[in-house]
Amino acid sequence: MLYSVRMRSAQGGAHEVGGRHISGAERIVSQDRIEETTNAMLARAFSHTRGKADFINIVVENIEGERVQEVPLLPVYTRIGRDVVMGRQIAEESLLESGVTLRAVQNGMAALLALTDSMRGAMLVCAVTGQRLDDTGMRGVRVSRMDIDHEEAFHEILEDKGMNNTHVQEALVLASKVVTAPNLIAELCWSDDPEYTTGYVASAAGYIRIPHCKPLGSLLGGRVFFVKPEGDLESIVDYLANQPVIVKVPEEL
Ligand code: WAQ
Ligand code: MG
Repeated sequence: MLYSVRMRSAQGGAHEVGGRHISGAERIVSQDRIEETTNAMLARAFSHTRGKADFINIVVENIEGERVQEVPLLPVYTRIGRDVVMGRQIAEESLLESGVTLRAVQNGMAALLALTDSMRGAMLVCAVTGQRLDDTGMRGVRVSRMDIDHEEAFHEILEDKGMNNTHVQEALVLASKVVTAPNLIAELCWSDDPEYTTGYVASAAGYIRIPHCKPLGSLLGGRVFFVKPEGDLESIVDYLANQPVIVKVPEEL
């Protein structure tokens, strides 16, 4: 029996009544691992660097009988700039390479930089015009129902690369799902956790880690998904939120 287990937490009340987003988490686990998974999520929400949550929503949902889609783990690259200015420039160049227009890159980056508080989900932006496409406001579109197939092998691979931390683990799984959404060509992300300044640009070509996407101590981060103009918004959002996806660790590793 497989279960989708997901958590979102906020401070100052629920997200719906204006609470500040603290953290979230997404897993797909067998029934015998639900308890350890929800316990870990609770512990995280109560001891997060963004603050202590006073609202925690955990959903446990049986997804047995649903078609689970397998997608490959994205290859990881790193592009290093010496400071935030260079980091963001590298992010823009990487987005351009993935096929997002200059205008959309600039508008998408501006939308992320304009946030005054963090969202719990992502902004969907047109990859040609850079216009915001979703109507979810400060909530954003949440990617849900995804996990890695072989957790131990996955952690070993990241350990070998000297990047085995929770941020990388979760971001790589999320990005590997996101870039397989129909008509979605790239993602731009950096964390809203004050101590974590490395961001990334992901596309079907890979996951490019970019140190120094924001200044240390900043509570502002977010995600922008760049979508082709011909993409059907409803099916993209449905895939991101509802399609169960297992990310496959490559055999040869
Ligand atoms: N679906 C959509 N958007 C999300 C989700 C989700 N499941 N989870 C987080 N976000 C959005 C939301 O706006 C958050 O404020 C923002 O992304 C940042 O989330 O290789 O940790 O979990 O070293 O803080 C990048 C790792 C880590 C780079 C990113 O993001 C590397 C990270 P966080
Ligand atoms: Mg965060």
